[in-house]
Amino acid sequence: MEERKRKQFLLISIISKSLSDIDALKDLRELKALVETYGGEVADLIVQRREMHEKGNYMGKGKIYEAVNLIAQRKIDIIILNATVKTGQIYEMKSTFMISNKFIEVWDRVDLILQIFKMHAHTAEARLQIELAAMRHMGPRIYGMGMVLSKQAGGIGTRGVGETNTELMKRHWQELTKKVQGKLDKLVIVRKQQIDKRSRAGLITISCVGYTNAGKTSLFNLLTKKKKLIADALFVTLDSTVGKLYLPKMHREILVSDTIGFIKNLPTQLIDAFRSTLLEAINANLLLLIIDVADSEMSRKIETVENILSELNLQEKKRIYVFNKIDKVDSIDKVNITLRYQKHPLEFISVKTGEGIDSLLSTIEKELESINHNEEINNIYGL
Ligand SMILES: Nc1nc2c(ncn2[C@@H]2O[C@H](COP(=O)(O)OP(=O)(O)OP(=O)(O)O)[C@@H](O)[C@H]2O)c(=O)[nH]1
Ligand SMILES: [Mg+2]
Repeated sequence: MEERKRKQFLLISIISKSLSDIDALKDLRELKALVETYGGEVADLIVQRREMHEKGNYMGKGKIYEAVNLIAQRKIDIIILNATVKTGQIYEMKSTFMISNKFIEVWDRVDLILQIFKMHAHTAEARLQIELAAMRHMGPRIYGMGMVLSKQAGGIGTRGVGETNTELMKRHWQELTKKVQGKLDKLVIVRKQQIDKRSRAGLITISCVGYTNAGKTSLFNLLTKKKKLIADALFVTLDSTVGKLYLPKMHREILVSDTIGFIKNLPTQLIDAFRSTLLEAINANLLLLIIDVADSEMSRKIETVENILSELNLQEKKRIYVFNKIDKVDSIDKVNITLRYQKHPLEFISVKTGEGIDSLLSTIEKELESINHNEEINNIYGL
């Protein structure tokens, strides 16, 4: 049987004049990885350097013409705008590209991430979180549609119909959002109860966090002997799972949780929608921040992860920096990395070969003991 043709993507990236060529390229590389994770193929690329204006078109006239031609030539199915793009602009582009008489999807970066999320959502919680994130993201666009209707209605002498539509859509959207949020809140309560119960039982939890594809689930599986899905793709894990790990020196069992990966420019509405999944990390006693040491983007990704952790108010949470995939690099400048990130305990491991795992376990024990010790002191002084 003939293999189903992969969807053809045209990437359009408007780059601010202040962004360096190297940074622009890195951005595009990540966008390409997202398209491939979705299962699509990048057929072509349009890049334009210009400043974005609040009201202006996303791209200049010349580039729009270029895009229209490419759509026909390359048989494009979906256009991706490398940005979070305003409501009206997406609609404008959609109608511009209709000229070529074929319906073309126009997505921005968030749409693409949400589509990938959708593919990987296996639990009710993950599905609800995505639904909510999508509704929040689409919200303004629904008003945009209302605006278009309003203009059309005005043109044929039925002024007012459009406005009514906008209001209706807005109300409908608000009601739907509330409903999904309500369902999610119920799940959050259950999860919170579970977390409370564990902490009352004196169970210690550590949580794997980090950039997507760093190896969080791989390490989680190794530590807990579970068999969660691992793949060389972005956003494979969307929900959090908890497993057990026995620490021999402490003579105790602790819990390990695996979480959703982060990515640059993850919009706040996505982080907010995924808060219930991230509760495991928020409530953990210790974080394992997993880093792909073979990634040329390593330091930028660490920065991104730290920023998102701050948004979750986790900047003060104790963490171990776990540099994973050491088997993939010929040599690592451990001294330099240690100097750079000396604020935290560091470990160098390979989940693949097992190197460094014993040392990581010792550090986990050491850190947990110091947290325990501090908690005991706090308890004694009633803090
Ligand atoms: N060479 C090598 N590859 C690894 C190692 N650890 C993980 N990988 C690979 O890295 C890829 C991503 O691993 P995952 O464990 O799915 O990564 P993740 O951080 O859970 O990713 P998301 O759930 O998508 O955020 C997979 O192809 C793994 O096989 C390692 O130590 N060495
Ligand atoms: Mg994972």
